[in-house]
Amino acid sequence: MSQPWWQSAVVYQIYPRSFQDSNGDGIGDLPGIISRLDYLQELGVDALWLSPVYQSPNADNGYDISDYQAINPEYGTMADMDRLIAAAKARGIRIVMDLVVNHTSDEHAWFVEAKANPDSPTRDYYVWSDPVDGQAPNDLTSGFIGGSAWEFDEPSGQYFLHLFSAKQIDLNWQNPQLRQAIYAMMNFWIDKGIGGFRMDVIDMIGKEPFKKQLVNGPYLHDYLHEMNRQTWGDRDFLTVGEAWSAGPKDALQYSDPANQELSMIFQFGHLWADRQVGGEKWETTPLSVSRLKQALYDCQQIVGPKGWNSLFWNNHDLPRAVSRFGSSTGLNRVLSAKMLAITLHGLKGTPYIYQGEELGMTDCPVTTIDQVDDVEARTIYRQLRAKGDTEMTAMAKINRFSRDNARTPMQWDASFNAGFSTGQPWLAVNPNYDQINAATALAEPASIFRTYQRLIALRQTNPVLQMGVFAAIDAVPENVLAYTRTLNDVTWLICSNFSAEPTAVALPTCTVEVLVSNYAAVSEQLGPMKLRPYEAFMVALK
Ligand code: TEU
Ligand code: CA
Repeated sequence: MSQPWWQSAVVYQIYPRSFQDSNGDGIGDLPGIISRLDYLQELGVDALWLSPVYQSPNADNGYDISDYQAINPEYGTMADMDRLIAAAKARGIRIVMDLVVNHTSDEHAWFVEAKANPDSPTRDYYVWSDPVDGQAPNDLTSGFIGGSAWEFDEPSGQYFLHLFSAKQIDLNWQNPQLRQAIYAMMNFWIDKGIGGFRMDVIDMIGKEPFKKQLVNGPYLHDYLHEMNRQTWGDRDFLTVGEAWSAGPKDALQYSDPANQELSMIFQFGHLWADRQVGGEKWETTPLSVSRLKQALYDCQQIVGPKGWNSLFWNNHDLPRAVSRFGSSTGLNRVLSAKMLAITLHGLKGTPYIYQGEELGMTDCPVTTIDQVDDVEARTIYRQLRAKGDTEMTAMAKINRFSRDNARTPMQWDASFNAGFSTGQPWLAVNPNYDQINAATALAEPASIFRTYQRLIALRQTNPVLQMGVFAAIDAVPENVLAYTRTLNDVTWLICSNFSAEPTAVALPTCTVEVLVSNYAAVSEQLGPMKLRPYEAFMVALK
């Protein structure tokens, strides 16, 4: 087979609720996305991953789906969806749909039926258990609401499982009819001409809840192989599984073409570099650049040669990259946003850009928990307070890691509500929109946007960025990343200073052509040099 499209592609993630509102109800929608396709084409991305737009009661902003084959009316209609697929296609952009099949909403017809009628065929689509000693079968807890993951169903006298919120009911993948129903649904979307699926918590579908094994169950890879064969099969199609549990070796197993599973997975190793390994997500430590570097390099070295990597700094569940790893203000915001872009887009794999990242959008602090929408953050806040955190320390943790940081509306221009909506936005717009917005970025030749545009174009047209072999340059200070990519006789070198301090580095002595940099003047002569604050460049060796 020729090279799959996603190996030379850059994907852009849209969180539809916050991208563009077209009708003034304060909620982003599909016609809004269509109206911004020119912008996305200008940026140059190859595909758009849409967070869920399906019918949903929104207990978790669409990650609780009640009908996989219907569009949530808040976002539009199926006709709008078809229009979006076609309008994007006309611009050479593919649509990647979010596939959330670890659980459904409790309002999905399968679960409504399963609950109403224990003899129905869909009863076994979910995980049920008789009480054990009059209680829930074990002590599994529900991530998003705290408390037991087992909920008692009075009429039938059985418990059912929900590992996320009480409205996200876990599916039982051991049931072959359930698997067939999912594959049929996937084929419905594939037949519409979409370009791929992003698969929510895919490492959980093979769970063994009675053994308390939630990820990497014994049949996980069998299911994915079966799914591959029965749905997209040999089509040129992107699949990316979200796998919080995965390390590089797992990533290789999922993405090795010989196994016929997925194109790639999202793994999060590098995103633990400011937290204790195995610790609480909400308990942060100062960023360790060496851990971050090691995690990225492990993926390059272990997954890169045979499998395929995804490359990303942030998404709708994570803080904004520039606030987390760079600086939120002033010139350092611009420098560090570009530095992060250059660092990531030099690596081998498929880069993902989260909406607004190309503008250097920042986290958006709140003062009280009432201003937070995110179901996860609200629960964590309660738990932190119950465990003794003060209002101040709890809010500091929320501001650091709440998922709302990434979910504030896209900042289009300096007009009312940042041009996102003429009505009251569902989540407050970050007040810095008068400075940080797309219109300003487009008007400025040296904007963060222009750096992204350049990096995307380089990836699409240079085989060395797509397939070049990765090699780390190890003899550099802790806060510096330096590596090369080599294909045949072409070598590119990427170097970034992850620090706001000038840092001396001894790069190999050679003459180069500068391809991208975040400072105007970069010498064409490499060698021992002093990197300026957050300085980064990508150069071709001559
Ligand atoms: O997230 C997976 C997941 O495990 C989350 O609990 C994740 O750890 C957390 O959001 C990080 O703050 C996926 C989706 O990306 C997320 O938006 C959904 O809420 C979740 O699955 C349930 O579908
Ligand atoms: Ca709307």
